[in-house]
Amino acid sequence: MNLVNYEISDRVAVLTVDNPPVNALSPGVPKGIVEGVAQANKDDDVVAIVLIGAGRGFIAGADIRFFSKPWPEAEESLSDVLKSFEDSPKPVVAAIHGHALGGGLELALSCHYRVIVSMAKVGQPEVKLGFPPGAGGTQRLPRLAGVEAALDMIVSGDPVMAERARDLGIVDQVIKTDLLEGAVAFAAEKGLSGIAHPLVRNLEVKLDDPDIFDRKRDQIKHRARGMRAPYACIECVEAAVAMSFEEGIVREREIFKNCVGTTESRAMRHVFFAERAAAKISGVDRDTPRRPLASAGVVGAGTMGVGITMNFANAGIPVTVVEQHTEALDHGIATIAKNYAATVSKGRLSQAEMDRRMGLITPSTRLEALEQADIIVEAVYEEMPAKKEVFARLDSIAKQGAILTSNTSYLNINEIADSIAGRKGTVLGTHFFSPANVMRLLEVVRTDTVDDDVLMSVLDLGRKMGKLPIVSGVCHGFIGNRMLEGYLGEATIMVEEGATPQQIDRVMYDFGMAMGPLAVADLAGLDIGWAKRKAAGGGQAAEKPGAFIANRLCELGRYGQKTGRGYYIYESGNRAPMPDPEIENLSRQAAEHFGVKQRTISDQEILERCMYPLVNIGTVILEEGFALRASDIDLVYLNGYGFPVWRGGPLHWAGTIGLDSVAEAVRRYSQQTGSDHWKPSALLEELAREGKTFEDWDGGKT
Ligand code: T1G
Repeated sequence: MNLVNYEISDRVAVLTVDNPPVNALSPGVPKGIVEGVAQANKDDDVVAIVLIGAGRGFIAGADIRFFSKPWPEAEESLSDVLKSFEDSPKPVVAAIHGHALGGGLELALSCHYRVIVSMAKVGQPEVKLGFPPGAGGTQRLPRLAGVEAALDMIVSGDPVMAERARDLGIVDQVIKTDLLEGAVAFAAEKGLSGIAHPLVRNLEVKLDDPDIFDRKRDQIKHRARGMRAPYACIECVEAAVAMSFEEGIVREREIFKNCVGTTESRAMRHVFFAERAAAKISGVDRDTPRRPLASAGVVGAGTMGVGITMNFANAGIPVTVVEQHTEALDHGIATIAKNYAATVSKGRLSQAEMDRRMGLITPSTRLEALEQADIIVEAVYEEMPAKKEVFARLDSIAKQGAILTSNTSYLNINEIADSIAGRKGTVLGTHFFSPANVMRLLEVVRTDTVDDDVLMSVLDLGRKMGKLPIVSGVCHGFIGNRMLEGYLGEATIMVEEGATPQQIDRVMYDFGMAMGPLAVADLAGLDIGWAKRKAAGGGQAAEKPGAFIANRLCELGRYGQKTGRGYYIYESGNRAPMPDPEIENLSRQAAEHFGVKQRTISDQEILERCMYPLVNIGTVILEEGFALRASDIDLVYLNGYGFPVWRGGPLHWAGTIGLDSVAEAVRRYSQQTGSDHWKPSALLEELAREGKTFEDWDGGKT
């Protein structure tokens, strides 16, 4: 099959890139384009050249798979294509539909002209892969769009739509009719006009505001903490301003090359493929017919119910939210209105859109109001009897075939499904993360009996809500919270052994976590774990290592942020944690209680003892089959637990350390403490022995 087809239409050579699914610039594509341009220039009848993509878009950029394997020798590269355009005496017109991204946009920018359809978008998303654009994007885009707009696009990686691209000067014309016809007519006119055809490289870069780069660095310092690529992007655009075009290109190439090999870039590419892999469910056909989900119900208007209701409204699905008591229901609806109003006031949502979404929400105090709903999400409090009672009532109310999900973070959903045996095929878990309308992660908990079409429909629904749905099997805490127990557990044990909450949180924050574990514990509320320990019998079990200090704090009514005190002190109206001197006292009592000698704990030990339980338990979850692949576990931590994206998730990160040294440390801590979360995973041991990483186990895509 030809990757680039050559045809003549009205004296215009049309080069069509045909490399499904997204027309990436894989080997063969650059060669085909270069040959097409040469052929067109040899043909006296041809007056101009149009470059267009087959299928759903123009060109999605370089083939990302080739960043981790060698480009075939003697094969033409992207820079050969750019040169062939700029050297072409006949004008080259890029005809863009769908997307022109990364190298795709860079290629279009080196054409003489660009035309586009209204629904298309153009962008330089390279920063999301851990490097700046590497084929002139950072030098040409500021020349066309101005420094400010180019900087925004390149540093954020976010694309712009066609009309905006035209307003910025990135494209010459928006074509409202058939793209190919319009592009051919445009190209023929230019080709026959006899004018000199413009090249972006010859334009000047205008800089009105010399502080723009420092301002940008300041603006991204929180979001880009620990990262290199966003700053590299800024440096490249600075070079466009400070240097000639030729020098700027050399500088860009140098910076690009330095970034491509970094662990940051490897991690970001891992995440790119991980997100695509997560949509694939082995053993379930991608094309399984979905159930229509045109109306929804949410049971419970507490914190989670409110967020979940908003997710339905955001996805344009009418939703009825049920709460027993009018007062609680009113409070829930008021919270929704307040949340939307805050977004409106930040300019991120129009008032009309807020009104439309509020209009999709129907409050009710009667569960019977859900009888016609296609999907019902139960979001009552986290206790099995309460949940079973709701499901029993839904069993008699919901229409046949309705999907029933439980928003639980720990409970055994198989047991819930079994409790309404006639509907087993339509019951599953949807574990949203708080705040449910904000957090991207959605664990979709696959019961043993759920039908494939139900599972696939809920995964689609999650994506429609803007979530990243990850399938988990039914185990205590599913993927994320099961791993978290080891992470938080070890952090609290270290406080008993003599580390301060401040030291532990600093180490993990510096590692890149959004918050340290003890600040997280305070945010989540210490009373939740306390209640669980008491429900499990209290006594000896409740005083196990790690729980001692939390128990004392709860007895004093210090539940964390909500009471102004937990592992830290919080001044009213301020969520910044302040050290609490009393913790030291409690820590000494704990050490005495367990007969532990307090000592100075090194930052390295803190890092290992927080992170390695995540790796060890994550691997156990994999070997037990509760996660479909290692990269799903990484996505859970990246999108639900504040793990830094540039480290690729706990399992990918462990591979960068070396699984042999991780396994050795796990063995060592296991001997020292005997805690469950240190019991070495057999799979971890096996991979370590064989010198493999989790990517090898997942099939080695990245
Ligand atoms: N290379 C290789 N494979 C790619 C790819 C790419 N650039 N883009 C997508 N795929 C695969 C993807 O893995 C999936 O495969 C399938 O295509 C469909 O993707 C020199 C250095 C284009 C908006 O970052 O943003 O150019 O899972 O599910 O939702 O400066 O894909 O089916 O096996 O995402 O319709 C810069 C990345 C490269 C664009 C389509 N370009 N792609 O979204 O489908 S670096 C990018 C996307 C570069 C220059 C440099 C999206 C999309 P599979 P999909 P989609």
